[in-house]
Amino acid sequence: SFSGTWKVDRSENYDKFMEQMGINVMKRKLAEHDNLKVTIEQTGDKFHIKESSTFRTKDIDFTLGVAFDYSLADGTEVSGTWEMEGDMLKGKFTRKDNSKVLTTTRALVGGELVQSYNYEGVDAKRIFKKQ
Ligand code: MYR
Repeated sequence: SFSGTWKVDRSENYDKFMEQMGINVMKRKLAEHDNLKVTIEQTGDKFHIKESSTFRTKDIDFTLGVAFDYSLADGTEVSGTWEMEGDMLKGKFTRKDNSKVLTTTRALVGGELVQSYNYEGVDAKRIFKKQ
């Protein structure tokens, strides 16, 4: 299951993804080393997530298929949903400032949590190890 505490281990193409998101180089440099840690607790179709990084700590609650608001670490506000598709979580979020869509997935691969991101044609991944 996705439950547990996950620490980011490595990222792929994350800088390009953030650039596509419009994040400036200073913030991107900091974000590459954000030490992101997510604690996921799943109860049925309800999720509680504790996010902590060098930028902030944040608690997020959502139910699969139910839209919620979320602000990214740079302040960008989005609204969207997570759904379960097979063993994969699929998220679709719309930016409030420009109505463009960010999609993301979470999947367990070989004991690691792989989160993928797509925005306007640019894909990235962050891979987390269980703590
Ligand atoms: C969660 O499940 O952790 C909360 C909801 C996540 C919404 C989408 C996350 C995308 C994060 C992208 C970060 C990009 C920084 C530019």
